[in-house]
Amino acid sequence: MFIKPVSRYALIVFGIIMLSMQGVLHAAPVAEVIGDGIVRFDASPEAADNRRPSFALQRALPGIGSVEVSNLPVVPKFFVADSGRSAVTISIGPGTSLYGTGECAGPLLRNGFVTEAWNHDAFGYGLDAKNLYTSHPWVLAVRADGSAYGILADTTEKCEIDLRDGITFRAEGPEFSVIVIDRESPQAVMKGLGELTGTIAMPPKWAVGYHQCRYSYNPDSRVKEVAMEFRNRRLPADVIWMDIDYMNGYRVFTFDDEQFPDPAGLNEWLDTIGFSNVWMIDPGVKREEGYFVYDSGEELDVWTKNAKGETFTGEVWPGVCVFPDYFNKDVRSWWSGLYEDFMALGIDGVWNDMNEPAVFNVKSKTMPEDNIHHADEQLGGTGTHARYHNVYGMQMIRATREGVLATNPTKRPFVLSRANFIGGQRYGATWTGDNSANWEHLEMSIPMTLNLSLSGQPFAGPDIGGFAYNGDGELFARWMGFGTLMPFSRGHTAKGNIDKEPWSFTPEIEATCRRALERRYRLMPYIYTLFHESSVSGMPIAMPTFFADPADPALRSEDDSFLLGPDLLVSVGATPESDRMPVLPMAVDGVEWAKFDFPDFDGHPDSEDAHLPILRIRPGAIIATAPVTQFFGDRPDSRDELTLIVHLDANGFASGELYEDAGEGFGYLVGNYLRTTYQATLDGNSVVVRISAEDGRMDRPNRRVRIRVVGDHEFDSVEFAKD
Ligand code: NBV
Repeated sequence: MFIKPVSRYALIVFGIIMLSMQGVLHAAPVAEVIGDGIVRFDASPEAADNRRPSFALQRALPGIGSVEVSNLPVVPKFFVADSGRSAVTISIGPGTSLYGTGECAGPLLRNGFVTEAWNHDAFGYGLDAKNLYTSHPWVLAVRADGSAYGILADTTEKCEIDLRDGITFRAEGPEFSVIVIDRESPQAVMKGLGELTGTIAMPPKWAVGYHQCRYSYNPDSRVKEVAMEFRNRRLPADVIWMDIDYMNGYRVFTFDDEQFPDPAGLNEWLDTIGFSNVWMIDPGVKREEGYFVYDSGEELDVWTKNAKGETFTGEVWPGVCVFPDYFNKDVRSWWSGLYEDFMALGIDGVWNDMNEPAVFNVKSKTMPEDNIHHADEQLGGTGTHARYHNVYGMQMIRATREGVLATNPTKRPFVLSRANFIGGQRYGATWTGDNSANWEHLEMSIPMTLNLSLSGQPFAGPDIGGFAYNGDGELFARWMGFGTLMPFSRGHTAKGNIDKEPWSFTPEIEATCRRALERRYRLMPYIYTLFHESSVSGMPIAMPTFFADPADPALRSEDDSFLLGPDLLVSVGATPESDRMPVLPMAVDGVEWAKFDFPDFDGHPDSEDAHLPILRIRPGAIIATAPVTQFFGDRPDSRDELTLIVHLDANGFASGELYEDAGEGFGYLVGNYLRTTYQATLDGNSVVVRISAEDGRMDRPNRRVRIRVVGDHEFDSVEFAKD
């Protein structure tokens, strides 16, 4: 639907608009309210009627009220781009900073960049990569005054996100809806995104610990050796990963008879030393008669078809493969069913890799765009791979998660996926794919994780140490220093590389790794509380420094630091010389964010280790910490002690929350948790901390609570008042 220019004046205006946007403008869009501060726009009433089902939204959202478009501060203009693509543009005011766009290479601030939503196997990607493994057609815009809005282009098609002049989305396929969340702060917009697209499910607590991986630990004796080494050296860790070499000829759901003859026994053994396990499953199924996955899939005809309607084949690790059509509910339930026997081997978590999907013998490195998916009507019905490409991985992990949960209904699933789409945080966590062991990648891993976080995927992190190539000890130590404070914290490296366990370099680097890991475990009560908050509201776990003060322009492009939750600032030496000074949030009423550290295993302040990031606590915050444990469940009595780190604000006040539950299972959903608000006040020159609010039915442990007040002041006394 194009506007028909009715007068010469209109023609001139129209011409100008056409010129400036390189395309043809539509009439004013139609708009409807779908949430608090959330408006959905469509190019026309017809476009609204023909709207495709959304993959991003957690449920279909009917309009709850109409709205006068001319009264709205943010109104997208729909047009047809010269390239023929459906397009939308939003102009931005001066001082507006743009973020999000998912997993993108380069700096945090995205003004001036063009990103493409098109999931892609991008081994060894560089700073100039325009598309990576996941797609998030979403932009977070922070205005000069610190208020913010977010724009979701609700399309699964290949979509260019052009931030060179305002915000422009250009997508293949038909016109798409645009959803605008306009709220008072970036935090409030993130909550809005959570309302729309859903939040992460609460993970099992072991998955919030440190993970150790490599491509691959094999045979099983090597897995045991590495796990045992962590325990012998007292390096805290919760999880060890089995990459593709455990399989028999890369056939998914099988095990190599010689190298992994007894996976159940291995998992059981790992369990005795407190290690959880994660095993890889790829989407490509070897086309081979007599192989049970292929045979059962063939019988139900679950495979994606080519344009001629024949089963599509492509090469991946096992050779010629066929690919499940996860868009179909019968296919998803077949796939889910495969996890029953698999999980019965004591498998704790699943890693779905290569699910862009990656295909070796196709020039585009993925399926041909004219392949056909027989999607459920609710998902949009039969359509081309071009239409569904970006959500292939998302639907795979949806089925994986369902299978894992059906097999172990009393456990929280943990699924990691390489490919995903906005909203896919509902089904699994993500890592930043095949990065490289160099300083550029170390540096980039911070903003990349933050922009993923700002796009609705808070459970993310890079391969610590870098996947491709070796790197050196200095790089590794620095990466471990902050990687252990990323929401998803996993060391990993590629086949053929040197060993990259914490002890693989020098004793000094091993000591750095131990300090870094101990920090994560000491901060576990706080970090776990952040995961819970995120699962409820969609708040990022790691967030950009500017969240401390969204109106401060100096913080808007800070790449070398991040906030772990609202109260803890992590400043990283992200260059070899650590020669960049991160910009800090301003003092609050004269009180600075205060540096703090922990005693290391030798009793020295761990801040003496220059490889570790500097930690600072927000004025007015209380952060709950615990004694070091070697893994979740290590010391059953660890909840008996809590150290509250307190930093009083200018009024002598601080508060903080602690969320606790069993760390596993779903009891927390029916009240079996404990949420405590601690408050610190100044009484004369004495600090008193008390519980100011609590909820949940879990018993309060009769534990020792220590108080550590940080900052410049000396106090006469510091005490925890039990009631
Ligand atoms: O399964 C092997 C690797 C895996 O280690 C890595 O993390 C994935 O991103 N996988 C890719 C396939 C081969 C990469 C060269």
